[in-house]
Amino acid sequence: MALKVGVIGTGMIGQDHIRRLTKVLSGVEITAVNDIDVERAKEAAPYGAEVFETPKALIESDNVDAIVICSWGPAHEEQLLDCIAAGKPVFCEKPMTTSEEAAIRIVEAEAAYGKRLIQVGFMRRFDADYRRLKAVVDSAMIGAPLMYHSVHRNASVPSHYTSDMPLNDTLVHDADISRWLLSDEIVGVEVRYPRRSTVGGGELKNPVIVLLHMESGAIVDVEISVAITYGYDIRGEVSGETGVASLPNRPATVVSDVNGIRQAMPEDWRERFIEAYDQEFREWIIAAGEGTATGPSAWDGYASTLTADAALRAAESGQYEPLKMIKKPALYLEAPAVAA
Ligand code: NAD
Ligand code: ISE
Repeated sequence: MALKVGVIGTGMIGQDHIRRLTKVLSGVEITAVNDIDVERAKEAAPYGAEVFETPKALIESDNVDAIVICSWGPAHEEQLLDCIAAGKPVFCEKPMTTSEEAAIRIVEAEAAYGKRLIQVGFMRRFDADYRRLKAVVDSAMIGAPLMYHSVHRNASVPSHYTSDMPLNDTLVHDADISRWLLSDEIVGVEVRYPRRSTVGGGELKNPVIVLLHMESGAIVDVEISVAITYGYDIRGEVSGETGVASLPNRPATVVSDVNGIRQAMPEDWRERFIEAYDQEFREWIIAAGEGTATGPSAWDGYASTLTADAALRAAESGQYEPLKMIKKPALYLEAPAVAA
């Protein structure tokens, strides 16, 4: 029987996820939608889906088995807590929350419930190129990882995107992928602003360079640029003791003409990560059908929000800002290896 899903937030990514859940993937049916903008919810609702007035009513509906949250970051906490109270599996877009305190409330509520219900939308973990890169790092082929260079460039950002968002909205992807790729934890953050780009009027504090200090001593440098105009350019390179492993250029047709030899650049995140989003939902549908969640957890959401908070402090102070994590609840500990 198809998993009955309710979608909260029917903006840019909400509509893209509705498209993949209705037109690309199987074993799933959208039965409900909600948005504070009711007209937008009505327009986005697939045939037969009910438009709910509030997220809570959607979450509690008997016609909804699992929820997809695509509202704005600050709205996620209340909606996630309602999902946990209803005992329903939930996919939540990043950032899981926009404050450390809210992230802790979510982690504690899920730990008290006693079973994983939350998958956070860190789609890079489902991207085939990142998965191959991690396999190389894990195999020790390049020795211990010493540095990771993460480049995160957006062609442009919407008008509501403010100067704190490179750090509390965009950086969370780089924070999460660094922890996952290097199997390491972030312990401190530094932030530097180079010469400001005048593209888009020069109002935004853009670009920004962030240094993530890892528990092992490895350092990650992250370039975040949000108005490069030429496309969506995501790069990653791990420098190890005895070798270097990098993400490939996106496979794309090679065009040779009077302007030279070149490959097309993805326009935005929708195009660059299209297969990764499909795969994150394939895996979510299977786990949600079993009443639980796998993949990036509420703990991972907490770790990336903690990093974002530290980065905001570091941007203000100009200093190294340490992270202090709460004790990891047993729910998020790796399962112990089974003795042979
Ligand atoms: P958007 O502004 O296009 O859409 C957000 C929608 O949520 C809007 O329609 C808004 O009316 C609705 N909304 C806001 N608060 C609400 C509430 N309390 N209840 C119900 N509806 C509410 O934004 P977007 O670009 O679609 O981003 C949505 C979320 O997805 C953000 O958290 C963003 O960071 C994340 N996102 C993730 C990726 C990714 O690559 N994983 C890409 C883009 C956006
Ligand atoms: C957006 O919300 C995303 O999550 C994209 O993946 C990211 O590249 C972009 O910077 C964010 O604004």
